[in-house]
Amino acid sequence: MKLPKSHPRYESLRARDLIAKGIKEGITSIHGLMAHGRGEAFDYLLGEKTSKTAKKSIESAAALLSSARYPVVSVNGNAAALVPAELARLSGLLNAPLEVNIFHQSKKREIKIKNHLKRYGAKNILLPSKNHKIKFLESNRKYANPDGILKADVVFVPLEDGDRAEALIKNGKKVVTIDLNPLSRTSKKATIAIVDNITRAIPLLIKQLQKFRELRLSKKQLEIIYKHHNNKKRLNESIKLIRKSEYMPQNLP
Ligand code: PTJ
Repeated sequence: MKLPKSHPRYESLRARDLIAKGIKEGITSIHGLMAHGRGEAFDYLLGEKTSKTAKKSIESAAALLSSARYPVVSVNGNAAALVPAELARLSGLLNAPLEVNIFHQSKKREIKIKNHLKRYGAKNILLPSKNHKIKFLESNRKYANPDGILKADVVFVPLEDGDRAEALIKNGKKVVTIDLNPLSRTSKKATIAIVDNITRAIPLLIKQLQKFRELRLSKKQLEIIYKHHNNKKRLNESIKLIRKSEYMPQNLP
């Protein structure tokens, strides 16, 4: 679809187009449409902009990811359709593998996601192995790569389902997520949840990682930044923003 940039809902329509294209190309699951719609609803209430509290979470996440021993970025069908180039950039900056890990099982789709990421410049891409499982998990996401998620100390899992975030934590890993829903189990279980749209949050995360790199912060300094993060407090700040939204009935003019 040809969209004029001047359209007031340009960004939202562009994202819808990417998801629809992802489905046509066999990258995104049909269920991804519902997940995207839910995200859109929360984004609407959050004013479709990155809040101050989300910016603070992005800074904490960048500190945690920069100081990780072995960070891994998990990629599903929605993330691959929306931000493939940014995921490739993130992988390069962190020197971290992108691990394709999808909820709705399909070997064919895993390979298509891998090839799609490659086309956008990703170099280090892993697929889950049927011989290796994450403990405390029953869904398809239990399968993981021994050189990826299984080995990671910090796992970045944007647009996640709650089960895996919880299982990864139980496996002793730290979890960073991006989720527009501050009430989701993923947001609550994660070490750091960024309540923002993945299309806005990943470019900001990349900028923050570059800034830390230029500043040459030590591991200790980065640790001080991320240990300051209070996930519950940040989620409550996002919930407050939603309550104050101009679209809430009590706030209508
Ligand atoms: O490719 P697969 O098979 O792994 O499937 C991926 C989806 C996303 C379909 C699957 O993981 C799923 O069903 O996820 P959920 O449980 O619906 O959770 C997705 C979460 O992401 C929801 O809380 C949404 O609000 C949120 N979300 C959706 N779109 C965005 C988003 N958060 C940030 N940015 C978005 N663009």
